[in-house]
Amino acid sequence: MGKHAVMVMGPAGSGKSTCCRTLMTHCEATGRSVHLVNLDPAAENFEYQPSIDIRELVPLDDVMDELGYGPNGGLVYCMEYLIDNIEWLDEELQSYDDDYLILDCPGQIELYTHIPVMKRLVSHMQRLNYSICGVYIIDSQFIEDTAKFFAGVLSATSAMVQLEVPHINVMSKMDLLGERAESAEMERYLEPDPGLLLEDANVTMRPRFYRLNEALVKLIEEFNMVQFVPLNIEHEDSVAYLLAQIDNAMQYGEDLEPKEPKDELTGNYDDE
Ligand SMILES: Nc1nc2c(ncn2[C@@H]2O[C@H](COP(=O)(O)OP(=O)(O)OP(=O)(O)O)[C@@H](O)[C@H]2O)c(=O)[nH]1
Ligand SMILES: [Mg+2]
Repeated sequence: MGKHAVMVMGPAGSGKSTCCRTLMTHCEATGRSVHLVNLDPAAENFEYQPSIDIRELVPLDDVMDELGYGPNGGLVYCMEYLIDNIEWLDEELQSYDDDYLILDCPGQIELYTHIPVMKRLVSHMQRLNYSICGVYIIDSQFIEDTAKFFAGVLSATSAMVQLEVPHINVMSKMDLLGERAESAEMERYLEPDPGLLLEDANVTMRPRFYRLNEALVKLIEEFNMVQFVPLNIEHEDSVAYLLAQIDNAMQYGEDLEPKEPKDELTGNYDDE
């Protein structure tokens, strides 16, 4: 089946680990051989024991104690340490050559904006012939505040542009919205209309931000990627739908099925 890896990213607390766990459960129930890779040095407990765990290479506590870093600086140090010692990962990956890997990533937003660690990791795995899909999660509570939603959309855009791999945005914690999750209003957030986004932003912000809002919306519009797959972990259909989107994005199982014409989102981004 080839090498496949799903990188689950997003801001702190957005539901990355929960999404990974939910996907693991679903895959196991449907007979797919999957492994969890923990890339979060600050992670605590897992329901599924990670098959590969960055904490075995570089424990965050040691970094903080010995080098005097705080939690954020320590985490960035750990991620850079991983890249500098990438042969450790290569060796670990050898045991799971033909499996589907789900990578639980840290929530430090700077890793997806300006620190090139995740990009280097992706490029390295592409050199090892992995098909990679980026999954960027923001949680449904972001829609309560347009400025926050705006920031979430921009951070997702930033991750997509930086990593240059097939990319899916997910809106997690849909169960918390109750009946609202099924309402027509939700469409407005799952497939945001740039015009409406601008209107909303202008309502909550002062006039001096209008031009900035307009520029940001234009940027988002030009990248044409602002869509969210809703994830309700309580609904099996929702989990299955997300997994199908991920599989499609990285062409998992394509060697078994007739090939569909490629489109821009599912294109191959070979590392040069
Ligand atoms: N109701 C509900 N709660 C969720 C869902 N996903 C995550 N949570 C809760 O949100 C909190 C954070 O979830 P995590 O999965 O740990 O989020 P994370 O993105 O891995 O967090 P960090 O690794 O700390 O950045 C926990 O209290 C979860 O129980 C969901 O789909 N529904
Ligand atoms: Mg986590």
